[in-house]
Amino acid sequence: MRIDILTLFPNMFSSPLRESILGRAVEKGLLLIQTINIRDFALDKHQVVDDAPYGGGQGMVMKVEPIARAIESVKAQNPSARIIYLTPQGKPFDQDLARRLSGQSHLILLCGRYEGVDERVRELFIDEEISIGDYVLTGGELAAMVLIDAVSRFIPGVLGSDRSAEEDSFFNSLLEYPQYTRPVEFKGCRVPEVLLSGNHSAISLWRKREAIRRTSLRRPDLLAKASLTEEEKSLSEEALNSNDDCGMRMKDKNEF
Ligand code: 4HQ
Repeated sequence: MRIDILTLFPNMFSSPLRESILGRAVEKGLLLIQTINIRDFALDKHQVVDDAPYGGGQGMVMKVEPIARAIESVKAQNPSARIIYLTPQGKPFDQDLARRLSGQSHLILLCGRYEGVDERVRELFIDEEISIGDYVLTGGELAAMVLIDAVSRFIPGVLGSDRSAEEDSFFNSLLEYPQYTRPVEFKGCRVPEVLLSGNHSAISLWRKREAIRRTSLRRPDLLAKASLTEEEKSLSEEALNSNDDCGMRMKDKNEF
């Protein structure tokens, strides 16, 4: 997959994309990521990329011409590339959207700064607007990195040959079950006995129950979307009716 990032701050991308799993994917040639500095496409002497909004008001707006030229330079190489603008006004980003985007061969990600881009950029060039969540960032760069990270996990080979992003269809729609590693006891807290038992069917039932319990208590909205079997539904009711939530309810625990 090829990804071109249009940004005023290309340096922001260098180390996150060089480390760990993404770094390896880039090294292996599974991912080709390029940054394009929008300022290089401002043709005036001072390379101005922003201006005051028509109608007045706070802040600055990114000008249409430098962005248009930057997009056209990438599109000239591949007219079928899909252009995405990162904005809180876009479609909420989730695992399904990440999976769908991973099927594209070439993405162009436009990162806005200030009050965003001139509306004509959207009208003329943008195929899709995506939001990574309901909060306001200082720019689209971090949102682009989140998108690249989640999409890359779906590209075959990125997670290593023995793993795929979605091998277990059941657990996909749920929060993860609790994980433990050595030591078996730490400050009096023990690893659940079933995980030490070697009984694979008991372990798998325990994990399913814990995943359902956690999801029921913390994210009932996710559970509503998951298509559960009768067994899974009864595990969910069991979890919700139990008085012991094992500290899994978010309320009270982490609020300040
Ligand atoms: N911004 N999801 C404002 C975001 C954002 C988000 C990007 C800040 C665009 C102009 N992007 N700029 N949330 O907050 O994608």
